[in-house]
Amino acid sequence: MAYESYQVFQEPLCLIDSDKDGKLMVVDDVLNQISQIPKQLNVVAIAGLYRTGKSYLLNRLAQVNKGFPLGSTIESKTKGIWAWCRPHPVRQNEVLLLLDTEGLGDIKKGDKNHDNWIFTLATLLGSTLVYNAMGKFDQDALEKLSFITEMSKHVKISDSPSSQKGAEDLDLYLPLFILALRDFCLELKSNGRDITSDEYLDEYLSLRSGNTDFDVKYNTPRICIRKYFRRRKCFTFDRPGSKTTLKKLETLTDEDLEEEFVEDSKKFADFVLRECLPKSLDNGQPVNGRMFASLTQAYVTAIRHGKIPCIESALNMMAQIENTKAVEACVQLYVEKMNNTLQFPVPNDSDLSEAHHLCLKDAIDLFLKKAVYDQNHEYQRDANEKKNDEYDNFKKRNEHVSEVKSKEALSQLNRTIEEKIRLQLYTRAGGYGLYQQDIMKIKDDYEKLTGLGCKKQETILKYLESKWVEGQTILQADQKFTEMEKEAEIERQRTIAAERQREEAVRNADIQRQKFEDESRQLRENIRQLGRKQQKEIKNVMDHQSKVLDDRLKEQERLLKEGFNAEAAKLRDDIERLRQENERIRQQGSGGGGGGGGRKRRCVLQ
Ligand SMILES: Nc1nc2c(ncn2[C@@H]2O[C@H](COP(=O)(O)OP(=O)(O)OP(=O)(O)O)[C@@H](O)[C@H]2O)c(=O)[nH]1
Ligand SMILES: [Mg+2]
Repeated sequence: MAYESYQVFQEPLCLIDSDKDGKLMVVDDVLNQISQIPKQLNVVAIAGLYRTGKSYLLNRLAQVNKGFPLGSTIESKTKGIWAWCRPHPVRQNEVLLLLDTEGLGDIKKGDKNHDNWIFTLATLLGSTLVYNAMGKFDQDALEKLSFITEMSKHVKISDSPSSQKGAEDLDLYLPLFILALRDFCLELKSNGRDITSDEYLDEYLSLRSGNTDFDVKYNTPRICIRKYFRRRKCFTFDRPGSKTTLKKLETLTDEDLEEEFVEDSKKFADFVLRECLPKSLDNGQPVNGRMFASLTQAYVTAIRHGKIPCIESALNMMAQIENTKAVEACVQLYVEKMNNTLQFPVPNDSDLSEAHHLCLKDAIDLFLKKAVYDQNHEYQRDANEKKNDEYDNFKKRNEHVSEVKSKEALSQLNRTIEEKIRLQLYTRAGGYGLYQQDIMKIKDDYEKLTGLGCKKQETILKYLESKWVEGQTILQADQKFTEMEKEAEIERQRTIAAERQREEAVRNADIQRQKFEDESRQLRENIRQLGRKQQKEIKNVMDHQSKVLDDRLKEQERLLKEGFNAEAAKLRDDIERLRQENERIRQQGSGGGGGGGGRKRRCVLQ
């Protein structure tokens, strides 16, 4: 919700009220609304005796008829302090905060202290304090401004005993003082010449020389006003109209009012809206809604606890809040700028460092603009530490993004290897060499990639390291397969040799068989021929034996014939033996076999 739409912008609301014990208290909701205003506040507070037209004057400043409620009786109307925010009609970068205060001096209240606190708060909170008084500013009126003379009792600058600042330095913190003199019907003339209202005020503030009680009584309030409010203005106002007019002021337009009054209040409004500076700290820093709220809270809390509001401690409390916010805003700006500037991963650390210093500069500028009274640079150190922490986070984030991208790239490139592993292309002799080639290709392709950031090299090294086990497994498989192949080769050679041997053996067997066959054949031929020869020999032997037998028979016959029987008988035995021999040879020859033949031959030869 835009802060202009808060209720405190729509109508005056009670900001500081009295609780049932009569103690001042902040209306939190209203203060909270004001605290949301980011712009510098131009705080116009009005104070003065009751029933003197204060609320009406603020309404004229706000250029409305109905704003702060007016009282039409003699009873005081406004209680506590009321606030009404308006977009500043002239100063665009400011918000006009009108503070209407409870009228002072109502004897029915019977609590002078209450008046003092109301006046004190109006003085401390306003950037402009309008002191409203009726009629001429005479000694009586001046004496009624006792709040000012007692100011030093109701406000202190510092709690610290070592502080150099005292009541005489209050002017450093107090607002522009405007004296608004209502129903002023005197002619502004002095010593016969026209004077301005400011000159009139000055004249009235001039001191008497002398030391009598009267002189002191005369001088004291004047000295106080001059001491505490070094910037002073005075505006006089004619009476707005007749008694009847005054009763219904809220319903009347400027045409219904005395021209002079309209003129006077216009001059007043012009000055307040154009010339009155917004609320600032003594070092010139603008006071926004949050700072105003913090100060209000501090002052009212002090009063509630029966303490004298202390400007420095209120400022310190406010500074703590502001500086904490300044640290937050500064770190937030730094983070925002870094996020907008950087695209992760940042190519290298020096780019990151450069962005850091650039964003740091803007963040520091913002911190210095927002920080309040950070004399010891305590909050600046805190902001720096927090920014450095954020810088570390950015570094980590950069490293992380770079690592993730690099890993992704490698994972993409590694798919070739994964696929080959799946297809078991490396699971063979020489697979390791192929694997190494693929790894080198991945490395080369990876080196060519850009935009991977600072972790590029580290990631490839880790990748290569992670591949060691895989590589070793492939290497071992390679060696195993190479060994197996070697063994298989040896076995193959062995088989070839065995085959050769077998073939050789077969060939030899064939040769042997052939040889055997040839020999057998030859033998058979020999045998056959031998048989034939034997037959022939036997036949020859038998022929010879037959011839021998024939011859012996013939000889026997002859012997017998010749009568040699004994010789014939002997020869007959020989013939018989020869016959048996012949028969044996014949039988042998018909039964075959070389042995017999051999024996026959031997027999024949004997
Ligand atoms: N004589 C005179 N009466 C005025 C003037 N301005 C306002 N009044 C009348 O005075 C009465 C009180 O006006 P307020 O503006 O309520 O006065 P106030 O000072 O805020 O009063 P408290 O809040 O009670 O202290 C009303 O009846 C107004 O019409 C003025 O300039 N002169
Ligand atoms: Mg009032």
